[in-house]
Formats: sequence, structure tokens, C-alpha cells
Amino acid sequence: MKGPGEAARAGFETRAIHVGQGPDPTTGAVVPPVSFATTFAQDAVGHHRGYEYARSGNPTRAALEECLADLEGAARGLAFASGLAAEDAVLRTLRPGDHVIFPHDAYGGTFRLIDKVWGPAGIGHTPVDMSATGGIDGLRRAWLDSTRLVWVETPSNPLLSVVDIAAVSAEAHSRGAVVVVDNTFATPYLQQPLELGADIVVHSATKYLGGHSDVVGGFLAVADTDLGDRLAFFQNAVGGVPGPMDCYLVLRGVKTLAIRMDRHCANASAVAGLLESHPAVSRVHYPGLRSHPGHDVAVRQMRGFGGMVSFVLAAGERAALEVARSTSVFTLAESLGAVESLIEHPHRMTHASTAGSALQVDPGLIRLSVGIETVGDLLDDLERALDRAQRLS
Ligand code: P1T
Repeated sequence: MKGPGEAARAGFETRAIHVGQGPDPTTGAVVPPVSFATTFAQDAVGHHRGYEYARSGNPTRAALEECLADLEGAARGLAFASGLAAEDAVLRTLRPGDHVIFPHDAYGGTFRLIDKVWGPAGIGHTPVDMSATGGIDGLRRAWLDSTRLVWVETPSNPLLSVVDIAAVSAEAHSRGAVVVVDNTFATPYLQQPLELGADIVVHSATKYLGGHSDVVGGFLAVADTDLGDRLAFFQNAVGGVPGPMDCYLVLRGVKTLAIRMDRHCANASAVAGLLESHPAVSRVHYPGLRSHPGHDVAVRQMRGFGGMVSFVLAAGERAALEVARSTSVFTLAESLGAVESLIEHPHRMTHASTAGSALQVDPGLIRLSVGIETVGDLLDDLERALDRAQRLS
């Protein structure tokens, strides 16, 4: 499946399996070959067959970029060595003195990049609650004449807050700023930020896109070709590119994204229900729950509510640490979005870099990446761990 017209007519699952992916014209191989070459023969000086040097472009990477750009409805897709390398390329479009509005509950590494790397280089920032609770008013209050970029993460990591992408994009565009949406938690299967008005989509491909905890990667999907060209310049000039094997692994993961996400959503919804009814738990964050402040927006802009759930233990950090060490099907580990279920303590693990800042997370919070195992096993495992924590308090 090659032509964009043809691709546009096909469904998501078909495009995930076929766009950019052969059969290989020389051998008929039904999956793209992993092209390890770092350099490519030229027919004459200045005449090559599409590839010169593998930092600038590589056929396996091109297949991944074409496929993911199509799934996000983008004019251009760019693969990076990690989610943070992709984010860094976006921040390179700014100039000293520019200002970024970003979520008050962003992933800790995104905050660290904006604050500790780009702050000293002259980029200002303000954390804002742009979710259903804070809304557009928060965005307006934080706006400066120098605001050039609005960074959205929805659902957010780790509080699963939901931002109305269409409303934030309309407001930001009316003031001349670019809107970036981190679509890592939702994936293009559940949410299409470019269609809702965003300019750039960011992914940690390490998560649901790869889907099997065996590859680190990042991705940008861009609506406008000029902006795509600027970002492609940084991709090549800075060189934070993925290797061909990593591209292949993400491409393979994407083929099953839709069916994995359906199961992640179903299992997470059952887990959120259990947590809501357990006396050890004081608060559950899951956009699929009617009690979630962003539920209505999530219903409007998402196909399903995703596989991530976080919750607060009524007895605080001691109980949270007890739950984190007591599960056996849920593995205690950072990261998320793969087939196996993971549990972690954001305050001491993934979001430790936010300590002392406005983004610091509740020490009683636990985050779950709900995998695609048998749902009864997940519920039994959690219930046992929660009962233990309950006995402690
Ligand atoms: O780890 P990397 O591929 O560089 O992606 C960074 C990143 C970007 N955006 C979001 C929403 C993320 O969750 C991440 C990485 N997050 C974790 C490793 C974690 O455990 O939360």
C-alpha cells in the first residue's frame, strides 16, 4: 500500500499493517528489510537513489516514518532515538526569550528538559493546569507576549488529566502560538490531535507504539510541511536518530497497536472499577470514570480511555510503597505501555525530577500501566496488595 489516496480509504488497522511496508520490490519480502547500511552508493556526484548517509535517512526509518505519519494524519513524520530526543527537536525551533506554556502535571523528563536544559538557554516556561479543571482561563492568565509554544499532554502522566485539544488549539492559534500534543498515553488509535487542531504530535515510541518493552524511540508527526522541514533539519543536524533495528521493532509493534489498545482499555477500565470500590484507595484517576473531571472531554476526543490508571492510597506514602512491593503480576518498574502490567511510585521514580517544583506529585500516588494479561489475574493481584496496605493502616 503506497499511495496516500489509497491509504486514506483504508481503516486504521489496515494502514498500520501496510503503509510504507512493502512487499519489498526486489525480493517480495512481506516485511521491510532491516537496512543496516550507513552509506549508499551514488550513481554520480549529486545523483543518488534517495539515500546518502544513514543519519540523514535510512529505508527502515523511512518505512516507520511513512506509516506513523499516516496513522496520525500528518504531512510529515520524523523518528528519533527517544521521546526526549523528539521533544528536544521541537524546543530547538524556539529562540532565547521565547516562552512555553506546559502542563502542571507533565512527565518529569519533559519538565526537566524544559526547565534544566532549555531554561538556561533562555527559554521561559510556566506550568499551567489546562485540563477540564483549569481550562482555557489558566492558559489566558499565563500568556505572555513572548509565548510561542503551548505544550499539551493528554491524558497526562501521571495524573491522567484530560485537556480539550480543540479548545486549547483554537486559543493558542488566535494568539499565534504553536500547539504540541504528547500523544504517548492515547496513541493515534485512541486520539488524533492533528485533526483536533494541534500542529505537532510527540510520542515516546518506547511505550504503546513499540508495545513490548524492548525498544527506546521517539516520534514527531507534523501537520505543516514547512514546520516538518524545520524539524527534519534538526533531526539531521543534531543527529538524535534511531537505529534501523529500533525502527523495525517499532514498526512491528504498530501492526498490533489497535488490538492491544482495545485490550489495554478494557483491562484498565476493570482495574479502575476495582480501585474505586476499595477502602484503601482515596482517589482514582482514570478518564473512563464518570467521576473524572475530564470524562466528557475524553468521550468527545478519544475512541477509548487508554491503559493507564493512577490512584492515591488513603494512608499515604507508606501504604503506597507497600502496594508497590506487594504485587506479583504487576511488575515494579518504570515505563509503561507494553503488554505486561507495571506498577510504580511516581514521587520516587518517574517524577523524582519534579521534587520541590510546582509539578511535585503526591507521595501517596501509585501509577499502573495495565497490560493485556488475563483481567482476573490483574484484579486478584491488586486486590491482594491493597488488602495488605489496608491492614497496615
Ligand atoms: O523515555 P523516552 O522515550 O525518552 O520518552 C519520554 C516520555 C515522553 N512523554 C511521556 C508522556 C512519557 O511518559 C515519556 C517517558 N515516560 C516514562 C519513562 C515513564 O515511566 O513515565
